[in-house]
Amino acid sequence: MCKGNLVADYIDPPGAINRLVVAVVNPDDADPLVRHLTAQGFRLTRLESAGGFLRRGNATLLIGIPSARLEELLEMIQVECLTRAYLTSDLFTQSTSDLLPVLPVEVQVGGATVFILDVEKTIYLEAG
Ligand code: 2BA
Repeated sequence: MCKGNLVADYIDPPGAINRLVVAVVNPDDADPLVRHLTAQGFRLTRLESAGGFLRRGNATLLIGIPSARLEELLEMIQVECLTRAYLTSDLFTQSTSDLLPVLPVEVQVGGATVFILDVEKTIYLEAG
């Protein structure tokens, strides 16, 4: 990490980040959402992930925030993340013989699955 005044400005003051929002979103929604969030001053980490049920790719965003910005953040996620329908036949292939006819089933995915966690402490470590 670079040193100097810029770093001091960049790091959140102690105690400022007291919520962690974990948002699982569709990969097609992730790019515009990340752009809008960063433009509004949210800091986040994007992880490429996959759902356990459909085993399709999704994106998981880790967003550390002050609790005062929670509603604003949830609204932005809600606006950007669409509900989509996917067909899957996995329910049947996993639980019955492969010889039986496999009927596709439609499942609704999203807008977003959001977990909100309390953060005990946030620290930024620097070498030296
Ligand atoms: P998936 O696990 O691939 O699930 C995709 C969609 O399949 C779900 O959409 C839901 O509509 C359906 N689904 C999931 N499990 C099911 C089951 N046992 N039986 C019938 N239908 C099922 P969403 O609920 O919107 O979830 C989207 C993604 O969010 C999930 O992808 C997963 O990656 C994540 N997610 C949802 N709930 C979670 C949880 N409790 N813990 C961790 N991740 C979760």
